[in-house]
Amino acid sequence: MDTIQREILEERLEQEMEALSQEMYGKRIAEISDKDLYYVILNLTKGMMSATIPTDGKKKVYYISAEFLIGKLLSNNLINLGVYDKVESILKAKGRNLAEIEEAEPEPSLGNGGLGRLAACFLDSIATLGLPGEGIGLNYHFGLFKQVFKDNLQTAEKDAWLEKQSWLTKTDTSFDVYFGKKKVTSRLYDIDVIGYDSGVNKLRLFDLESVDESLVKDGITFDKEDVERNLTLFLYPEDSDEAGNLLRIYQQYFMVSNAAQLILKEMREKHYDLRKLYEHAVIQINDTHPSMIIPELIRILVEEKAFTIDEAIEVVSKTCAYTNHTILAEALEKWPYAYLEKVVPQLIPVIDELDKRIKAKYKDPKVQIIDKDKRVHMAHMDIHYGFSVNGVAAIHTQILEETELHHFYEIYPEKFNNKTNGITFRRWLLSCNRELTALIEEGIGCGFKKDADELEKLLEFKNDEEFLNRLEAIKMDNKKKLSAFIQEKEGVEINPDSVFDIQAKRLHEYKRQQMNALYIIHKYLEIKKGKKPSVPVTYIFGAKAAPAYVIAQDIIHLLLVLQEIVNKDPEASKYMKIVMVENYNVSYAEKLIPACDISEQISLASKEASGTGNMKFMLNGAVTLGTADGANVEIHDLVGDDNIYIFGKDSETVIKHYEKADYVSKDYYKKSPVIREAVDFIIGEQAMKAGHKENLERLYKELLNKDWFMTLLDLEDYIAVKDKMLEDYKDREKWKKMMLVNIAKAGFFSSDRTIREYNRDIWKLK
Ligand code: CR1
Repeated sequence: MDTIQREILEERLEQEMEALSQEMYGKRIAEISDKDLYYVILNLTKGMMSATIPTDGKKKVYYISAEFLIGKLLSNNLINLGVYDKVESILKAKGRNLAEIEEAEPEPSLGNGGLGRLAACFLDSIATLGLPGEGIGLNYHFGLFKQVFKDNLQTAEKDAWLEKQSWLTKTDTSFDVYFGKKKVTSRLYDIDVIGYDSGVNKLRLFDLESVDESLVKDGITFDKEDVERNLTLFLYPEDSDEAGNLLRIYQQYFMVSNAAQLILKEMREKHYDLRKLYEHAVIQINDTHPSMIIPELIRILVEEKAFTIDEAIEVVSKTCAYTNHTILAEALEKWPYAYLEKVVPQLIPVIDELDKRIKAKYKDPKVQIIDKDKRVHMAHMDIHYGFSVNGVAAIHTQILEETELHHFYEIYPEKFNNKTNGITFRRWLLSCNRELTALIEEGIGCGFKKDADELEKLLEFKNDEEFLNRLEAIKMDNKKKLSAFIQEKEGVEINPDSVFDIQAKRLHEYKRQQMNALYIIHKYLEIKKGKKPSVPVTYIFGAKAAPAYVIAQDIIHLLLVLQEIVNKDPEASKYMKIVMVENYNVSYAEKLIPACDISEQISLASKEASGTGNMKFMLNGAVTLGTADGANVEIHDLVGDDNIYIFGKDSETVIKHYEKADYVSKDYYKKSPVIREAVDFIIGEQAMKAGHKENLERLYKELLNKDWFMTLLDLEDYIAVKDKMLEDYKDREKWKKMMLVNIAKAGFFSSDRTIREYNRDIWKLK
């Protein structure tokens, strides 16, 4: 649809909407339910997608990822099409509220955390910049899982998000995928990715034709061995046993086999010379889940396209680029050779060959693809047989180069590069915080919507009392809205006048939600001893824990137990409240972030590759309380010492502790009465009464005897700096300025900037 057509459509939007409502439900818009109205606007919007970004004669990026945490699409699509206000006012005139209609949209459950959300932000920016590119992934019917709290414990249910009418469009593309001799058939579904004031790209999601939802029994359990029916049921199925591991390999191969066939089909249709594949396609391997695309493409080129193995390796190596998202050893996939033999025997000769070449060239055991225990290191394959390796924040890339991947860096210094993560401002400002967007626009015009660096112009208002007061009022308003939502959803009453201190991210020990919990215990005990805080605080958490991650479940349990104890305490609850929100997801994040005062980014230095929540909170005027980790370091550089609160040991110190294995958590426990008191509370009478002995004792022992992520190392510093921060909060003039500076300096973290850099250094698309 071209511009003129769209203008006409916009004018006729109201009639179109009414007509569609009549056609679908035989009723007028004023008379149908929110859900039906959502379907009306969904269909209308799908019909309005503007011109596809042309790819003929051009190179295209294929971003392959196990996760695309895209969030709800209605509001974003309307914004990117430039018709949000129009639709909103049409509906308003009919007594309907667009925000309420948005609630009727189910959130796609296609991701887990930062890695998947990053992929979604990238798709938005790729389309917005008018670059030809698409995401390729899987269409998980029940997603990750839906989190339900029962008896202060996390339980997991299937997250059935797919509906008959949705943003997905069934295509007639379908491929055969072989696991040795076993064959399954795929089906491709597309979701349009609308750029802001730009063209449309696609997210391509493969499903299993023979998938069978009825396989799922009782929570999220299902027959893991029935791959012909289970492949696309869940993202990251539980993998504590062999069947779970094999299933993950089946899924990954299903994803890359489809991706390879799709890419080669496109090359064929456009009559591109496969020997120059890299001139027409660049494949970004998002973490190691899609790594098998390398041997798979090599295999196809040799077996079906008459390439010699040397030629195939060369062409594929020039086409593939790898992004590393973590230095956590357990997250760097190493598949047992025997498992790969079982699932994808056809890849084994290729993997052997790739490995043999490395063994012939390098003696260092640290850079081998197949190690002495016969495990296949997927990241190593990516680095040797891809042309680019990037980390996701400056300090992360530096750690990769100097420590984690140092041996590879010595071989291929030219392959390594940094791409500091970013977020799409369309979703994380324009859509989730419309009031703030309007204020910014009033102050500096609307140029920032296309060029995020223009946010710096806000610094002009640093001494403008009126502007700062309005900023504060918007925050207050967002806090009120969130309070009402939490009251309704969680049944917890919170005070909008309290400080909103928020930690929302996956639950992982390295992110140290447990440190925040210990702070809360400390404050609680202070109040019980008569030391009243001078400002009330609401501690808000949002986090899912992987179902097989026992200690993470225990941390959630502790948070829920604290919520019960503190909120029920008539005295303490005047000064503090705790809310662990249920089933934290993108939609919840969109409500939490605009209402946040203190952004908790407290990972153990060196462990958080980047973080992207930190960027979203900052952009919405929260002040960061964080360690010198991931992108916090760059936030710190941008806003300066006066506008951020940094605490804890730095990454060098932490890495040394790991190297020397000299961190003993019990020493910190013994030395500090404050730490002791807080840790002991976990197994004290009160906690045991509200919670479960088994969980609490296990967590207590873990903290005391292991504490792999050095919670106790930084706890005292954390308490001191957080207390100082809360003192400063009372100085409203100072705080409002900090808010403003954080927003003004957030421009760097636009994913448009990140994508420009990917394109400049890696993809080189026109
Ligand atoms: C990292 O933990 C980073 C995102 C996106 C995560 C987080 O720090 O912001 O990736 N990594 O780059 C991850 O999920 C499996 O690894």
